[in-house]
Amino acid sequence: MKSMVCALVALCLMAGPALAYEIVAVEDGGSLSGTITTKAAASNAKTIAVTKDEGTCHATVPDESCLVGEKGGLANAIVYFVEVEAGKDPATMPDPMLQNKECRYVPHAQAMMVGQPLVITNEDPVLHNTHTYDGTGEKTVFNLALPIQGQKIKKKMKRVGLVNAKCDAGHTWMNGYVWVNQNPYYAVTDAAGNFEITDVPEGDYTVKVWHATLGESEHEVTIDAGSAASLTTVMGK
Ligand SMILES: [Cu+2]
Repeated sequence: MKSMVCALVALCLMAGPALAYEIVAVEDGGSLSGTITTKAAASNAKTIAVTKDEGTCHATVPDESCLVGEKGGLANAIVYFVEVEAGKDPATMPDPMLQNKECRYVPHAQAMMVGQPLVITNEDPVLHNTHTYDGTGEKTVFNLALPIQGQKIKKKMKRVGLVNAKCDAGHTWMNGYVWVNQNPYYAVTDAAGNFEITDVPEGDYTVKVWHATLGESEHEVTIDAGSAASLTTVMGK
């Protein structure tokens, strides 16, 4: 009995395969939009000192850990539907791209759908080594040397979850985030904290909001056909 319980627990702890997603025509879908805000201290005025390749990387890079706009709007928060069985074609979403640019990851935070290729590029005349880790921060997802300016490499992202990009070429400050989602219903908040997710089939869903330094929150939302639902929440303390 004891061993059976252990086996069950082990099964539960293993990351299961992502729920299959079916592409269907979404007629009269709804939308979810809103503003994510915070009262946390903004990092907008802060910079991080550069210690290598200053000619390309400049003397400092912006501290993007908590970018806050007008009225407390939080940038770079990722809003995503946890599970959607069927809906819009992921090809309608922008192609995910992670640029090494002036020794920063651009964009700083983004989302994409599992099974899609992530394009990693080097825009700089210096070596970057994009080393990505999973949500534990310990397990490598991929590790890519990019010695050539203009280089582009595609990596198919096979697992749902967080991918955190660091650089092993001595640019210790480089930090980028890619949320790999089960479905194409996601958005990243803009500089004012606003987001919009469209063409959602009607139904009840769990939506999460994630920010690299302010954590995560979970919300139950109902999407009605042809209607606009809203989600507004405050992240952090
Ligand atoms: Cu680098």
